[in-house]
This record gives sequence, structure tokens and C-alpha cells, in this order.
Amino acid sequence: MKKTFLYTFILIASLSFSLAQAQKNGVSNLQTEMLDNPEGIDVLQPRLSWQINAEGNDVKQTAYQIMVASTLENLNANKADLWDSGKVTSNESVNIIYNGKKLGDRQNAFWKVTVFTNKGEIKSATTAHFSIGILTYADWKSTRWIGYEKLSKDDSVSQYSRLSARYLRKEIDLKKQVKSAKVYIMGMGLYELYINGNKIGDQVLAPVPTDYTKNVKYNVFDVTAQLKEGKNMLGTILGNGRFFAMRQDYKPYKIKSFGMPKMALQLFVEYTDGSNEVIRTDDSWKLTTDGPILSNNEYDGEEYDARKEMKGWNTTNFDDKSWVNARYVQEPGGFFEAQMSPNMKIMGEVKPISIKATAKETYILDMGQNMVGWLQLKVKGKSGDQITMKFAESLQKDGSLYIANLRDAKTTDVYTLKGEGEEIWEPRFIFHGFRFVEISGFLTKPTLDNFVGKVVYDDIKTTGTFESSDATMNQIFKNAWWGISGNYKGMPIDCPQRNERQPWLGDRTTGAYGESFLFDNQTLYAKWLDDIKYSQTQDGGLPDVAPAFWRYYGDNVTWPGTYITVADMLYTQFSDKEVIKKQYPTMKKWMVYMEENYLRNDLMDKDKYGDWCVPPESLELIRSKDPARMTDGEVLSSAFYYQLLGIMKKFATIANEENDIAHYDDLAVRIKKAFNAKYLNTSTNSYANNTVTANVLPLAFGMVPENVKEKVFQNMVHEIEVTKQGHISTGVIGTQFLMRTLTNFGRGDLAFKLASNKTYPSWGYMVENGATTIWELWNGNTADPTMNSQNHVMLLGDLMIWYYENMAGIKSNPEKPGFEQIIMKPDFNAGLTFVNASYESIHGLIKSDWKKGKSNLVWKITIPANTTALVYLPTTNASDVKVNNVKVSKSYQIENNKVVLELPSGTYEINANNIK
Ligand code: RAM
Repeated sequence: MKKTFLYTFILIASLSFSLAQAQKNGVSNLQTEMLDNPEGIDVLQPRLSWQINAEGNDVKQTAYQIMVASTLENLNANKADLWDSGKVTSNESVNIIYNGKKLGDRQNAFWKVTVFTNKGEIKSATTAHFSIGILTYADWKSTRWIGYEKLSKDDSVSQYSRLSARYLRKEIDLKKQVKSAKVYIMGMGLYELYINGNKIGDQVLAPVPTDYTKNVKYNVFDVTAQLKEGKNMLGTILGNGRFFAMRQDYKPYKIKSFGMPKMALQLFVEYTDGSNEVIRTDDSWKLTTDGPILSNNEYDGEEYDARKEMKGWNTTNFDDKSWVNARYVQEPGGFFEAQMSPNMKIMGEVKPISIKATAKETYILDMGQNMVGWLQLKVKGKSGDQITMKFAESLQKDGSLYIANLRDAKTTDVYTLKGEGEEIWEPRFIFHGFRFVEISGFLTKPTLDNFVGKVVYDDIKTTGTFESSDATMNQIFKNAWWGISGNYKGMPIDCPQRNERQPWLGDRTTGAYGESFLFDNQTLYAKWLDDIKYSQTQDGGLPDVAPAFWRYYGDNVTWPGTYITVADMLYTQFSDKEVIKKQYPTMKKWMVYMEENYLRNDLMDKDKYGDWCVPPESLELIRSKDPARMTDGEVLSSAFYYQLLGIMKKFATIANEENDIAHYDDLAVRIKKAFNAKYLNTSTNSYANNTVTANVLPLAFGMVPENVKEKVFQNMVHEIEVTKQGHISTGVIGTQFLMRTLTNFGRGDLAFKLASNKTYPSWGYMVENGATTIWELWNGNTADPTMNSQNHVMLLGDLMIWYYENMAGIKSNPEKPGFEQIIMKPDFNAGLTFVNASYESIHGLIKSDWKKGKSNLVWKITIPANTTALVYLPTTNASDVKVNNVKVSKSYQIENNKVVLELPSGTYEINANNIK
């Protein structure tokens, strides 16, 4: 089967070739490899990107020519019947907007590009392909939503809601030979689709969750190869996901539910004789709720009775007499759109490291890693035997599961055997956050081979690697990788284990930026910005959780402001201007709403969470009540709002809304003035009650008057270094700016101390106490369990940004976003002796591998084709520097006692002596 799931609107054709070879042998020998190949998209003007992977140095694009054709044959014959851009003199290679003939519903397009460089011309040897989704509602009109909206006998709508999965089947008779076929499916909350017994696609827990009253995502698959002339069977299983919500009767005012699972599907078939047929959901589809999945609830787990398996239910050879006809049901309410962000997939496997017997027939399995996904089980036994698996993140002292921090999530899967030899099972519609599993029901001791952990997160590439001379920092990086990936669930959630798992905005304000170095999270976050946009109230308010599965519209600045900072991340890291243009009106509406309702005396007087989760005064506490540790809400919200005004000013230019700039400027001036008047104490050179957070925000946002800047910084350093003895005292807010601000003001060494600390409170303390992910609380091993997740990413703050930008020296120049220019300025004196890091940017692979001796530096770097880098060396003397063994003699600058080279693309080894 051809993978045709829609997951990106950026089509990247990667041209990999050797330029030297190209020039010698001519362009016909070039190898071209396509990275992404989606079959459909939801916009009429898709954006096209390509990467040039060249071996030689100094490769610059001078022009390009894009050709887009309606068939592959046309494209191969150079008949660009949709668009021939002509030769465009430009160095742009990412996000080129399609500008050809108007594309229509389900239109196919094939494209290729010729790139002209200063070293010769390159043609893509293969082609990329996309197709447009269903853009008009009229095309869905005669497709009916079907389902079954009754509870079966074991179902319940309760605190622990239970609902059996819905199985649907429909036999279709294709009278002629199939030329091509595509299926468009909306299966709510979660679906699995089969044709003639084969599962379509490798996605799991699809589609991505949304507020289904606002928008409903459809997935698309090319199923030409799965269909045959004659009888075929379509089958689907529907699970609950976020649709039929967990905790139905528990705080219904807070938790949204959307009803019972339902689906709509269209299958477009084109026959070889040119005729067409469309198969749609209607009430001739057969349905049963009496299948093996007895219950599926994201918080509580899945129950499966293999004795109820219906062999062949999704093939034509099956007797469905006991099934009923599906019922017509109400539409979910939201508009339908193609899913442009990735679904989840099984992204890896974890083999358990130990199994220990506890009580009779009960075992504790250790996966060796706090992971997110599920456990595959292999078992032999009698029909009716039952295996129960309960999941938790850690153990208590007595070796039993620590479940108090799961709150009322049952996190238990139950498998009932059919008794037919070796049985292999894994759940379909749930996930757990766990390292340990308590297993009961085995009659003889199971071995490690009975279990495999399946790692489930969004199908996105890991883009970053990082290794340094500090083992603690390296382990923190690994923990961050596990924590970030595990919490990608079609939206960024806060935690994967307890009865929460919500897409909290405040957890990602700056985190999303750090994450973008580790993962290609562009489409995931572009989707999330839509979720936030759709959750806006009529008057302009934004929630703290979006999609607003929990209705939290508390009006504050720090959590909803994430809408703007994440858009800024997409611009800086991925050069995405369209996202800014799209979201600008709703962002502005929120800014105005907050100003009109909460700006008093030029300060923003609205905050809800404070500097969430600072290290508290006692190790058992969740949140501090000590006024000396907490930062005034007005300080947080005013400083944040000030920062957002600066970002909005930048966005106004991108969105062609320059008229707004004067107001942003004026407001910023007023807020800064009022903020300093009220909170800056010029006798102590500190802000408010002198928490690190109260000082770091104005320093980071440029609010501190020039004449006291250095003094305020030194005062903050004193707080960290002396008062807190080199430890963190910030929560979710302050930690977002701490590491970069320390480094930018010249104390990278203190930032390094915080990053490599092993004592409380620190990230290293988590590592020392066995963490394999990042905790929700600095005191996560001792705090009250009612809010104490062991897999939460919000305390990472700006740590990952600091790893890349300040330690590795891989930073996108904000003036030339998307790494079109890379600022390579590591702090070589912070305390590390080597860093070896890489980042796959939208322009190609960037590498920074440096090693420091007593007075010399060896630095190997890779700069992708069509980009440049500003390379900062820790010496004032250019004659101490050699690039690829050649002394630097000209074309360099001196900036703040550093030699700065502007290097074109390529791979270099730089040697510097007498470094400072
Ligand atoms: C808890 C979690 C979450 C945070 C909110 C405010 O639910 O810690 O991550 O954003 O509080």
C-alpha cells in the first residue's frame, strides 16, 4: 500500500548529489530522493521546499524553476500543465508558494524542481507528488454519519465510563477493474480501517484529537492496491479517544464530551475505463458492539476478551446476521478538514529489563525507562484465563506500584484468553505512561520474552543529537527526549499517566522552541495553533487548555500567551510566515481583549498560576505558600505582555498590518515605564520581592533601564550563586529565560552549574534519583502525590534551547529565519570541554563538534548548502585561526573580543590556538 496520509503542507524534495560529480558527469547522473510525499493537502496554494545536499563547499542557489503537472506522464515529458514557474532568480528554497492554475478538490499534482547554483545546475531526478483534499462541504453532503448511540449491557456512563468498541462492516461490489482509489475517513474518537482484512496505514490512535464541535479531521489513503474487481469488504473499529470522554459524570461543567463514537467515510474509485464510483457511509453498513474490545478508556485502560473475537469480520467470508444496521447520527458539529499534522505511530520498542515475583502469581515488570505507549503481551493458557496489567511510573519502598500520583486513572489492561496456543495481544485505543507493570494471572512465571513495550508518539523525525563532556547534562538530554516525545499525542499534552493528559498552553510557552531542536514539530505545533484559534471565545478570550477538553477560561497572560510565542517559534525555526498571517487576527483580538479588560495603570493585572511549581519550602509540598519564593502575578503578566507586544510588532510587519505597530510601541513604552516605576528598587537594584524570576524577566525582555542593567544582573547572580548556593529557585515562568539570560550577560558558567548540578533542586537531582524523564516538580520524589507527575516537560524551561544555541552554537539568526543563517557562538568557557551536536534544519543538516584543550580548540562544523554561518571564535587574533588548515588572513571581523567568520556552506575543521 502506498502511504498517503496527509501530514504536511510542506513538500520537501531532497536533492542528494555530489556537485563535483554533477559537473563531471552531467546532470543526468544525479540522485534525487524525496523526503515527504503526501497525497493530499487542505490548502489551494501549497508550499514547496527542497534541500540541496551538496558535498562541496560554498554552494548557493541562484535561481530555481518549479514544474507542476497534473500527471506524472506530463511532468516526465516536461509538460507543466499546472504551473511552470519559469526560471526565478532567487535564493529561496523553502516555503515557495504554489502559484499556478487553480487546484480543485482531490486534484493530483506532480512536481519537480531545477536548481541553479553558483556551481552548476541540478535537476531533481525523481518527482514529488501531492493532491488536494476535499475542499467543499458539498462533496461530503450525501455522506452520512453513522454509529450506534446506545449503551450495551456492560457499558456505563460514570466516573469510570466504559464503552465497548464499535465494529462496522460494508461489502462493496466493484464491477470493473480499478485504476485508482482513495478513501477519506472521519472516525471519531479513534478509528482503525481495514480493507479485505488488511489494516490500512501504520497510524495508531488516529485521527489527531480536536474539539469536534469546532473541527473534525479526516485522513486520506490511497487504497488502489487493496481493492480488486468484484466483492471487497470495508471494516472499521471505532474507539472512544477524547470523543466519548473519560470521566463522563464527573465535573461535566468542566470536562467536554462529544457523544458516542461515529464515522463518515467516502471511497472514490476510478475504473480503468474512465468511469467513477463513490462509496459512502449509510445505514446499509452493519454494526456490532459485541466484539472483543469490551471497554477502552484512555485513563482506565482497555479490556479485551479474545473469546469474543469474530474471525473474518473484516473480510467477505463472515456471517453478520447478528449485527444490526448502523444508525444515522448527528454530525459532530465542527467543519471537516484534512489532517495536515502527523498521526501517532508505534515509533519504537522497549524490551523489559527485569521481572520479579511479588505475591503469588503477581509480578512486577520493569521496562527500564519511563515510556509512553503500551505493552504487547504473549501468553499461553486456557480459554477464560485472564491477565491483568496495571501500569505505573515508579515503585514504592516495598516494591509495589506507586499509583497515588495517577489520581483516579485505573491504567489497567485486561486480556481474557481464548485458549488457542500462543496468543499475542496489544491494546488499540488507549496509552499509558509507565515504567513498571504489575502483572497478574500468569499460572507459571512469565519471562521477559512475554512482553514488549511499544513506544507511541506522533510520527515525526528526531532532528537533534547532543553529546557533551558532562554526563549529567547528557542524561538530562535523554530524559528530555523521552519526556517530549511521549507527551506528543496529536497535540502536546502535560503528562501521559494520571487522569489529566491535557494540552496546557503554559507548559509549552518556551518549551516548544527547545523541542524544535529535538523533533521536527512544525506541523504538530501549526495544528495546535489552530486548536487554540478555534477555542477563542467570541469576545477574544483564550483558554489555558486547547483543545478546551477542560473548560478553563480564566483569562491570564502567561498561559494563553503561548499562542503567540509558539507562532514565533514556527517563524524563527522553520521560516513559516503563513502561520503568522493566518493566526494574526485572532492573536490581535486576544491582545486587545486583555488590554481592554485587564490593563490598569499601564500594568497587566491578571494572572492565575504564578511562577508555577517553584521549589517549595518543604519537600512534601506541591506549591509554595512562602511569599519570598513567589513572584507577584502583576509582575509576571505585565512583563509577559510587554514581551508579547514586541513579538506582535514583528508579526504586524509579516502580516502586512503595519498600522498596528504604533499602538504596540506606545503600549510597550507605557508598560515599561509603569513597571519600572512600581517594581524596580534602585537602592537594591532588584525587582519586586527580588525573586530570580522577578529579575530575570525584565532582564530577558529588555525592560531594565540601561544604567542599572548590569547591577540588576549582578544582584540576580548573587541571589542564585550565594543565597541559593548555585541552585534553581524558579518555576515554570522564570526557568524559561534563566539559562539564556545568564549566558547572554556573561555568566554561562553559572548556567552550566545549574545544568550540571546533581543536588536539589536541579534537573540533575531528578537524574540522581532515578528519573528517566523530566518531573512536574523539582521535589518530585517527595511531594504530595495529588499533583506529581514523573513525566512532564514544563520545567525544562529554556534548557534545550541553551544546549543548542549556547553550548553547541546552533542558532537560527532571527533576521534570517529557518536557519538560512546560523549563528555559531558556543560559550566555550561555560565548563564543558567538548560538545558534539547536530540538527537537521529545514535547510539541511547542521553539525557542531568542538573540543577544547588547555589553549586550543578543534571545531568541526557542517553548514548546509544555500545557507551561511556566522562563526565566533574565542580569540582576538585571526592569525591563531586556521580553517581547513589555511590561516585566516582576511574577511573576518572582531566582535566583543572574538574573531567572527562568515562561512558559506560546507564542512570545515577549524583550529584555534591561544584561545581565551
Ligand atoms: C497542572 C499541571 C499542568 C499545568 C497546570 C496549571 O494541571 O501541572 O502541567 O499547566 O497545572
